[in-house]
Amino acid sequence: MKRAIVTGITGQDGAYLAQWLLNQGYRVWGAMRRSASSSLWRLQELGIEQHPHLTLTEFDLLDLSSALRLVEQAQPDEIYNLAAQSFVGTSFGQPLLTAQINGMGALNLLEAIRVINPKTRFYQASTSEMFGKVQQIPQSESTPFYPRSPYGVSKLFAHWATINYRESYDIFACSGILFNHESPLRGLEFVTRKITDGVARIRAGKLDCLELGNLDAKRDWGYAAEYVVGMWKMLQAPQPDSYVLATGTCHTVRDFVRLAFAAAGYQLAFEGTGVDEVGREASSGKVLVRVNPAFFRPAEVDLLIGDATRAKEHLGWQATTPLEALCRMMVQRDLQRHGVLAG
Ligand code: NDP
Ligand code: GDR
Repeated sequence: MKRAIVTGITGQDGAYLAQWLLNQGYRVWGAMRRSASSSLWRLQELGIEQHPHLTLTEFDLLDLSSALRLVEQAQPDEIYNLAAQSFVGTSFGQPLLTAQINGMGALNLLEAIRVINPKTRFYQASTSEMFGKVQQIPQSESTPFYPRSPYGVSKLFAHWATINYRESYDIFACSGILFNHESPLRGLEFVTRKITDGVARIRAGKLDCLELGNLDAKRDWGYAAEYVVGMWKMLQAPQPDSYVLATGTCHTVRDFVRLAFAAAGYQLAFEGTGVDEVGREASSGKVLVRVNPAFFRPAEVDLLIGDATRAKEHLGWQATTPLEALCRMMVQRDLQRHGVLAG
């Protein structure tokens, strides 16, 4: 039985990846930080929190000794480092903590591997946020980096540390440069889930109007459950490498808003520009979406669209879920959560 550690198991990707690994017959150590309240809702939604081959264990990326202990105890074949302060917005307010968790945290795990068992395979959750300011369209593994947030900068450190440990110590260390991926398990602070949850709350009569930031930002949004398979494929490949995972399509936040409202039966028409832009329900004229400058970031990443050709050619990985289907899936689940739909 193969053994894997998944850090960040309480997050969106950690939950899907744990489910995938358990289905592949792995013994999984889910590494999670201590919390005063439970954060196991995603594992519960997937029905795996009580799985006999899943061990949940206390771990904090900030603490080298807990990394050493974890690797020593689990003796894993593979480590997936998905834990992070992953919200770009928060990274502007907490740049040092973000750097410690995302940057030094990854280094703690790499050191634990180097010291305890350099044969352990390592996956680092890198990000399209490292591309930041548009240098090239679409973005691939050879596109220059220009991060635009403390989050992007911290992830770039971890990305290069991963490559450096691969080249210096012959560790099988892979960096997955993943573009945005969403799902019904996405955190509420991220824009897609904020929108699908907002639409469901409006449908349920719990919210009048959804407030958002920059509607012009363009993202390459895929389905998270497919992306975790790409992570796993990277660690099964003959050689360690860095790979972009993306759909190769891109939409504005405004497009996603329109799709999400349509999935709940609303026709939305936008009018005005900048902070005065609003989205009205076409039939009633009611304003359902408003721009609030509080949600703008000090520096924005305007356009991300990925080229995942290398992943397709080397790993046989490809994104298959179109944005419309993904958005519908998220809206449906949020309508259920808010009691509008049964289930
Ligand atoms: P989430 O925000 O859903 O999950 C982050 C996880 O990290 C949570 O389990 C959180 O635990 C944990 N965590 C945070 N700080 C620490 C710490 N100090 N020690 C241990 N655990 C910690 O992120 P996603 O699942 O969406 O993303 C997974 C990874 O992939 C992240 O590294 C993210 O930066 C990266 N990424 C994500 C993309 C996406 O579109 N989703 C795209 C590209 C990269 P807790 O529950 O306690 O908060
Ligand atoms: P991102 O995701 O920053 O790309 O990082 P997020 O969903 O937070 O923002 C996407 C774009 O939407 C714009 N936006 C808003 N964003 C939020 N959160 N809330 C709003 O109200 C809002 N209005 C407009 C943002 O300005 C931005 O342009 C995600 C995270 O999962 C990272 O961890 C990951 O590395 C990258 O994706 C790839």
